[in-house]
Amino acid sequence: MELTTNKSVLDWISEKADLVKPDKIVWIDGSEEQLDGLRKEAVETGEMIKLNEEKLPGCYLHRTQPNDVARVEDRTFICSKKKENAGPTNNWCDPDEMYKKLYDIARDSYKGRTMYVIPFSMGPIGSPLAKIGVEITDSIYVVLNMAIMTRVGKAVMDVLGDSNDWVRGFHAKCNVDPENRYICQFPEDNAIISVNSAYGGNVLLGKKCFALRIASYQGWKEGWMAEHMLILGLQNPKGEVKYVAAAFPSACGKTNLAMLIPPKYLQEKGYKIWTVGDDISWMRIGKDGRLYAINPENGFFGVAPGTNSKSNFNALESTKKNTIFTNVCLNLDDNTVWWEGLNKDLPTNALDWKGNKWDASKFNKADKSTYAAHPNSRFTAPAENCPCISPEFNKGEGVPISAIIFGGRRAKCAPLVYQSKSWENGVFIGSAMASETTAAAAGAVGVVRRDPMAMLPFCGYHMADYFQHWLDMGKKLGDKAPKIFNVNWFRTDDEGNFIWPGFGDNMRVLNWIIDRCEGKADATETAIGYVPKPEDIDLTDLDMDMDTLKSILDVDKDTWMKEAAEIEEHYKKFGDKLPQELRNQLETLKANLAK
Ligand code: OXD
Ligand code: MN
Repeated sequence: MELTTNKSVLDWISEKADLVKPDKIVWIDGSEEQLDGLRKEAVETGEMIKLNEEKLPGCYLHRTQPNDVARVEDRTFICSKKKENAGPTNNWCDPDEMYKKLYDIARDSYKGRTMYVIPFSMGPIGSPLAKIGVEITDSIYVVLNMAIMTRVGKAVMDVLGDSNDWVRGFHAKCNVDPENRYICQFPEDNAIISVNSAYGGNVLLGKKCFALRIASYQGWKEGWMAEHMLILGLQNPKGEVKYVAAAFPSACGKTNLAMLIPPKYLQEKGYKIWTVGDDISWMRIGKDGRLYAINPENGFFGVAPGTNSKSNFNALESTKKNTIFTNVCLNLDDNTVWWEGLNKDLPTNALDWKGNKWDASKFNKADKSTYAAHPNSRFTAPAENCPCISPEFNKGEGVPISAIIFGGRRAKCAPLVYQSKSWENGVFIGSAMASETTAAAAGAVGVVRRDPMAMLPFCGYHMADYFQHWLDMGKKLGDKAPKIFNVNWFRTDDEGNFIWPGFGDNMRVLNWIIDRCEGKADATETAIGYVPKPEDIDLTDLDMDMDTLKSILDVDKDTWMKEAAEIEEHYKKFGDKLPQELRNQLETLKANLAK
């Protein structure tokens, strides 16, 4: 049964149905009954495996094709009418040309299949910060994941009413052919088309495609921000909660920071972290002039390997019920799941992520082909499962942001933490953000990749316009703007060991950040920004001496001169479009360093 009389929605669906020719059309109403029927069907066809109901109630395992296990940046396009509007950091194709190509690929591809129509809300249904989308797909896996990651069902269509302000998400699995795989955003048409993939990041169209690529464009046009940021609430012993949003490139620990458990002595004093989001933040200026954020998602699509009770207890707890695992290892002894880094009990009777018998005795850390779980294997877990989910999670008006944090993985350059000198200086820091590649990824180690605001793969328009939008937001916010900081948990010693312990101990840095926002902590002004006085970073119960701490708060002039030269090189890509303000910031940095 159709869940709306909205003509723009109904016309679009019938147009797409004429193209792909499904056997039938099923609207997803969000009821448990309907979802349960789909789970059963997916188990019958082998699309999903039901896991141990006692140990992992409501949990399933799914395996994708081995050639379809990650986002594909080289096949991701921003199809704006003008090439110039996609900018130098995106792949671009003319929209008319791309529509034709994609329609030719998708034509008749639902024959013998069902078209599922998923009405979904990014953000709490009816929230003034939320946006609505409709995704059509021929994959039950997509339906069930979308039902975890977003709010789906009839209530969404009721809020939409007759409005035409909704995002069209069209997914066709086709035959998962990597040669014809395309993930395309059409920002001016509010449209996304994804073909020939069934991997989450490419097909859960609410996530990267809508909540970042399309929404960043919408935010630019409408005066708000869609960012690749976690959101957390830091509660102090008085019970006050301050909110922080933080952007880090992939594999820098966003989910871990979002769900941090403070060191014991701080817990005993009454400190606590509440998770609002682990990946995406939508932010608007509220009535009081401050910046308010919601997490548009309703679940976590987290990387499984490395997640364990020590690295991220709360994430692991979140996966213990009603979770879909993708490309992890199946332990046949008790029909549960396993991945590298979960624990030291390598399963002896198991299937690897491809479904082949796994030989634990051949496991070799240096050789990924011997791994039981794919390095990018995932869990899709409902946010409500998280033991530290914020009581404000479903609050439509969002949470007021006190601080914005940028960060990356830098062995030598950036200190543990520093505060920008102004909003503009903070935008400069974000625009120059970089992270070093690790041995975990193919290619050279320690290569710096610039990833402005961690948005390089996700900004749906010209990145220089995006920088200008950040500057404009700062002007509107004025003295109510959040303070901007940069952190680096990854400084190493001469042997390459991490100096800072990270994980829960990052709370010590968050406390300094909040103290700075409240004018309670002092700082030393350096060429790059304000660095903590060493005595203001609390080292209680930590095996670290002052000299070591000083070494990671250090701003080395020569290293930073080199950094400034690299930023200058990075800026060349943007040509004349780079905001003058950022050029000025770079010149000021160089002058400060030369003093
Ligand atoms: C993600 C990513 O999956 O950033 O969140 O790639
Ligand atoms: Mn992400």
